[in-house]
Amino acid sequence: MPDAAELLAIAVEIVREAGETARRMRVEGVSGVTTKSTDTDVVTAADRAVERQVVEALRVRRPHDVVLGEEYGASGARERAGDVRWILDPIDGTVNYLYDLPQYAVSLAAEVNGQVVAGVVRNPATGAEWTATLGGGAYKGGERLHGSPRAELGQALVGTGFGYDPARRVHQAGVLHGLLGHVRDIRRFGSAALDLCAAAGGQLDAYYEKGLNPWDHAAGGLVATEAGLVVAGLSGAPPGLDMVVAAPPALFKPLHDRLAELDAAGGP
Ligand code: LIP
Repeated sequence: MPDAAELLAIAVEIVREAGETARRMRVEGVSGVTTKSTDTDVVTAADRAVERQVVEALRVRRPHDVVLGEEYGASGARERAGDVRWILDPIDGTVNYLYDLPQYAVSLAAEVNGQVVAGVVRNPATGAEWTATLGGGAYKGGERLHGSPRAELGQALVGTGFGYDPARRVHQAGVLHGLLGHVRDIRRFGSAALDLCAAAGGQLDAYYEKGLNPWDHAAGGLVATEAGLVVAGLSGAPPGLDMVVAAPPALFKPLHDRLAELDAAGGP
């Protein structure tokens, strides 16, 4: 089994270099903007450049590993038991990046036999960096993270996000309508990875979102879990496309139950 601390050290070094590329390209001006699933699901030349940089850096350091990236998909040798699969979002929060809003992140996780064992999320605009290893705790810089102590849903500041498909957004708006009166307030910052890290540090009390891909939540999900949050889907499902909920144990059930009542994992 590869050493999680060693994998994390490699990830941190690579993400810092790649984050500087993202930051520099933002300063120089965003280019190569195209769209993917809908006309608001954008990808930029920076997304692609950062992913290429990370994939190449991993190939040099760990030539037998597999990489799954948002923009280019899977690359590397056929995965075998015990191999490392890297899960990468080169720029999570691409719309924020496009609008020069300093809330975007490079997110890189190392997964072994289906379990994320190390992860780093870095905001290149601010230099904020979150790291975690399985069983080793979660950190923001040198600070150990423990999540929110909040225990009342009505006092909870809850983060969420919305998909790019209009029909899904309408359903998500209905869920929000049914939740808003039950919580302190809602925040929609635009990066799942950073939202999960904010929840890990108690800057959000909880977070939920439908429609996240593995690269959106692989690293941030480990940070949240290692900070003591419950990170799961609804009705016992693992976190995934249908739903990711991240909350401290005292908040998880009331938030989960309200989201289930609102069919938050359903819809288009
Ligand atoms: C984004 C997520 C965010 C979600 C956005 C988008 P991207 O990922 O981080 O939570 O609400 O719709 O999916 O597209 O910037 O990598």
